[in-house]
Amino acid sequence: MRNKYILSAVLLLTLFICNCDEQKQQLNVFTWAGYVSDDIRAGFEKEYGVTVLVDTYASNEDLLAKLLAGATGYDIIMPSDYMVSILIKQNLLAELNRDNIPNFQNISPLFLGKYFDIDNQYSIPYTFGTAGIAYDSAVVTPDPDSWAVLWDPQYKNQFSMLDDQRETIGAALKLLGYSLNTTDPEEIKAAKEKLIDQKPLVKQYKSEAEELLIAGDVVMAHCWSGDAFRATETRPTIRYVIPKEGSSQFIDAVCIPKSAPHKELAEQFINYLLRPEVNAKITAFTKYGTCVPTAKEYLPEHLRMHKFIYPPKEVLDSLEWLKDPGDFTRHYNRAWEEIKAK
Ligand code: SPD
Repeated sequence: MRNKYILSAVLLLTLFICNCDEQKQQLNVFTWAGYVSDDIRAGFEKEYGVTVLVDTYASNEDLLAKLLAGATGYDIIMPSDYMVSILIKQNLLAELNRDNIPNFQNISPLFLGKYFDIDNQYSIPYTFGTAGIAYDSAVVTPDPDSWAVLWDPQYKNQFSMLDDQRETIGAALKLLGYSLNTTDPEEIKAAKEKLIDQKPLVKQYKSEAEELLIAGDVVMAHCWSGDAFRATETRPTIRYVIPKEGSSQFIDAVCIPKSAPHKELAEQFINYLLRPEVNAKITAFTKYGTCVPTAKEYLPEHLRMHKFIYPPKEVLDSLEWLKDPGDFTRHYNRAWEEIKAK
């Protein structure tokens, strides 16, 4: 009889626990690889009694394609600057309720009011960085200073390019002396041909370039600054250069899709990310810049002003923002399809 009581009590407890789990809200985050660390996720889960699921994409165009195809489960997405403009235009973003994001005041004005969302009605800056070349200085000598090194046959099969149409077409455009945002079909054609010529040399198109660098699969990679920085932790001989012809700079933003199932929870998550101590964890993990100045108080000295994050003025002057080319996007899409199909 006593055993029967114990069994019923255990059963009730199990049912109670299962029920609690069922009631837990789930926040679905769709972002770049290496952007949301386990401790940031776990900290929010613990404080809010929810589950956070993280899924990743390799390019802004992949994110757009997923949303246009009708993906509806995502609560948080992290598009870059020009893609924020495109998503706003496509009516795919929810307006943010600032009452739920009081930590908005922690953001530096330097990162607000940008061309892609002038009143920050739809986006909050998450991190900033650049694109360039990461290389193993023990192997690649002399230190490269031009995009041309990615066309040097001596590195055949030893380097990767970003699997990202605007960035990779952009690298070729810059090498040719053109703007990242050209709307001249002849310039796009020239960049396309340059990348088709390069293709037999490329080991892989991959946006998570740090994985290849860390594994030693490549000695050089077209890479974003934070990912190059992360690779140096395992391979200290890795260096990062922004080629003399110029490159892209970006702000990756946090947005809520119009179709988000848990909008208020998503706003609470954004507010959590903007706490200085949490925001410092973002930079400590991703190695991209923080948009919350007070977060620097929680960062180790070497991350506060590191040259991978804060290039010198003459380099900054050579950078361009990627912009929405409007209808001309089809030229970029077609060129990329042709490059990948070769
Ligand atoms: N691993 C994080 C990569 C972040 C990349 N930001 C993309 C910028 C595209 N212009």
